[in-house]
Amino acid sequence: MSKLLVENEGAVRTLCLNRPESLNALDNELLTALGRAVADADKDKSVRCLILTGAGRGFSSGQDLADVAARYQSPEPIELGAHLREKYNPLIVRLRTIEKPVIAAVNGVAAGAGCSLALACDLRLAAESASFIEAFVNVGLVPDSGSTFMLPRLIGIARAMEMACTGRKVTAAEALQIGLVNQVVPDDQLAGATKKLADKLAGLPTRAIGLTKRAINAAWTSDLETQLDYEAMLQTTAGQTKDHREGVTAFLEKRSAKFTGE
Ligand code: LHQ
Repeated sequence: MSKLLVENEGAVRTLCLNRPESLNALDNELLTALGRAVADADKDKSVRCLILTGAGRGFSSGQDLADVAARYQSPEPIELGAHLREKYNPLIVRLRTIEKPVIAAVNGVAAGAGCSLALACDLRLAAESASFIEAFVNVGLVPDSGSTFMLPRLIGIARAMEMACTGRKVTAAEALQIGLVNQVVPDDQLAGATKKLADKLAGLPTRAIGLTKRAINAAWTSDLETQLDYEAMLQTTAGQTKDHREGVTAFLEKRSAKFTGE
């Protein structure tokens, strides 16, 4: 059985982490497959929304600690940076820059780099039984895979510091209250609610959504004047899409727009 399940339904592609026995711990094979799958979805014009979820009772327990266990048998210094640069960092950048919406359907615990993966998605829908653990500190590490970037931006520095420094479990209900997730639904409704949202997003002007993502990414490290100018530049691009023309024409003709993503 593949460690990553890829399923297409219309313009929505679902990537399902499939190592339920370890709560979808990220070993090298799964990380490589996930990196390739996000890159493929990026290139594939027929995909207009991506869902990331996990099989079984976990979303992802983060780095597979068994996969790196050999390093801990040797007295040699342990070097983790290279692994992050090779496997995680390009994946996180790809999730943040792919110009289509990415939804994390968080079906269970999201811990360590598994939590970072969920944070790198654009929207998070969580099952009631889901939870978020910045587990790094529990194994003497710094939050990685973008957690130190995304977490304070999503929930503020005080809450981010508390999660990152204590490694405590944040329930789905608390995650909703602090703005870590967009929506919480009963466990048995997660797949349906995610699909409904994904179908809606996949039917919207994909280029405009991609450019919006670019703008919001840029805003994090920008100033107002630069951002205003960037918006004007992106709007020039959006204004030249077929979907923009269709949107305005449909409005004037008092009918529903039919967006194609072009
Ligand atoms: C696991 C894992 C796991 C392997 C559960 N690996 N098997 C780190 C190092 C190197 C380079 C770069 O980056 C990183 C970044 C990171 O991600 S560091 C953080 C790594 N993750 C963790 O430290 C989380 C470890 N897991 C846990 O704390 C718990 O399993 C959680 C809280 C996620 C879930 O607890 P429970 O619901 O009680 O489940 P469990 O602990 O019984 O786990 C179920 C099975 O999954 C169990 O296997 P077993 O054969 O005993 O049934 C675990 O050993 C296995 N598993 N996480 N990361």
